[in-house]
Amino acid sequence: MTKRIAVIGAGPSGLAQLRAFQSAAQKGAEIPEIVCFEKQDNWGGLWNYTWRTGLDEFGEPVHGSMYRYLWSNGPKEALEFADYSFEEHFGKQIASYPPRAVLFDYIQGRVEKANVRDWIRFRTPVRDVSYDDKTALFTVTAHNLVNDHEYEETFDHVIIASGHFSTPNVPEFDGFSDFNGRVLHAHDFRDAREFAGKDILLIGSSYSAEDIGSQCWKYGSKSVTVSYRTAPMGYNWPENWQEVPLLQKLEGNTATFKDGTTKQIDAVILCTGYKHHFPFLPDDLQLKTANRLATADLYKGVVFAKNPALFYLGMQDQWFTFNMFDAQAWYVRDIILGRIDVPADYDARMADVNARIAAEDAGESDYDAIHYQGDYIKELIADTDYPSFDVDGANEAFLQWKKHKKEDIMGFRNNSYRSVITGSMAPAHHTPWKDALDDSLESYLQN
Ligand code: FAD
Ligand code: NA7
Repeated sequence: MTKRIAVIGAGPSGLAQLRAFQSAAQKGAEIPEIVCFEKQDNWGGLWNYTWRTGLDEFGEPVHGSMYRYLWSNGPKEALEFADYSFEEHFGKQIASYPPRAVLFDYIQGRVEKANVRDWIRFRTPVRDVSYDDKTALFTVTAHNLVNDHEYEETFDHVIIASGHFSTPNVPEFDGFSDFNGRVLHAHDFRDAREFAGKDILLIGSSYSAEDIGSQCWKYGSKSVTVSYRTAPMGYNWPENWQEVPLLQKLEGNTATFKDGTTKQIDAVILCTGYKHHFPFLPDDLQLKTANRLATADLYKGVVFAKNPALFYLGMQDQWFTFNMFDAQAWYVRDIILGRIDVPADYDARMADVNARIAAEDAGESDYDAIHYQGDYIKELIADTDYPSFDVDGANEAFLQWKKHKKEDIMGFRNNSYRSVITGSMAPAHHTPWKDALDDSLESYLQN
């Protein structure tokens, strides 16, 4: 009997898995039956933008955390698919920091070409997964939202690709209940224009704070105040932007910070990160990890150590994204196809997990972290037929990116880098990022 594989999620990670299997089939391999469950009405995961927040029209928690006007926060040269270049997709080389719609188009192009849309059941969230030791099968309970019908099917393997930047981490600060302005988490942020002319306070000092603050600055916020818990980001910010220690309390519209300073504010955006959240999994199948490069409990970063028939994709904190998901998807595919062995012994799998954690902990800087994740990609692709590519070149793009951010945080997106897949240099974008208010695909491609 043909094996059956369930993939949960049709975002970049899940789609990488579909493409990995399709690519094996294209080369003549016999592949299992693949069923991909996707709760949204289209593929692309976070890149499938929605205006909705809170609950969707079926009462499901909205997955999307993306906002209008989002441009890639890292160079596209560091995430390019090795089997499908930007030039192949767009018919020309494009600038290095594409907006959301452009990246969505690119992600979609590869899977349209692979013709795998029929493998996906849209509008079908997975509600439950259980494993039977006796039959060595998983039972997946899924809900067809359109017909409002819940059903069960069995699978030999389950691959979790449901993402981990959708369930917000929402701390509370003294005075929130009585604040006369809006308090929202980055997950519910959609349109920077809402904050034009306003004094905004962002809590957190990572990517969301940097980028949402930058969006709001670009679209006309009066001032941006970023409150950090551990350390400021330390960029050379515009003059109406400041970094302050952690918020202590809000009284009326006055925010007081740990150093005793105060600021009048109109809105608070909590850029306090996300939680790995798998409400559809029982305790014994659930990954419980911090958001880090070496996740807990995943052998080779993908095999659930406590049950090696279960896989997770894209659960790491991410410098690398699409190409790392590819490396993982090809690796998982080859385990399932019997081309790669996983140690039968739990302790041996955990030894790998612990070695990865120790290696990450030994690093001291962001540069070490980038190399660490680059090396992880190299390690995985060495064992599969994923097209080998210049990972060191992608590392180098990240190093340049960091340098460019240090030089000019509101101008780093005006730089160009060389593709590590085709070798060609990206053109400069026609308009500096801070002046490019139209982020449509049509506008971006006009160079
Ligand atoms: P997701 O994109 O989250 O996709 C997961 C999919 O699983 C979704 O389609 C969801 O509907 C589905 N799903 C979830 N639960 C279920 C269920 N129970 N049943 C069925 N389906 C389910 N990366 C970059 O490379 N560049 C960027 O500029 C960038 N910007 C980002 C900005 C924001 C605001 C955020 C939050 C992330 C950003 N990222 C960026 C990182 C992002 O994590 C990856 O690019 C990528 O989207 C991760 O893909 P994924 O498939 O693992 O997860
Ligand atoms: P991150 O990168 O996980 O960062 C979360 C930030 O929130 C980080 O600065 C934390 O501070 C801060 N944080 C978390 N909890 C608190 C509390 N309780 N109080 C104050 N500050 C807190 O999440 P992001 O949303 O920025 O980025 C996630 C992805 O989205 C990323 O991949 C991007 O591509 C887009 P800490 O430094 O731990 O003190």
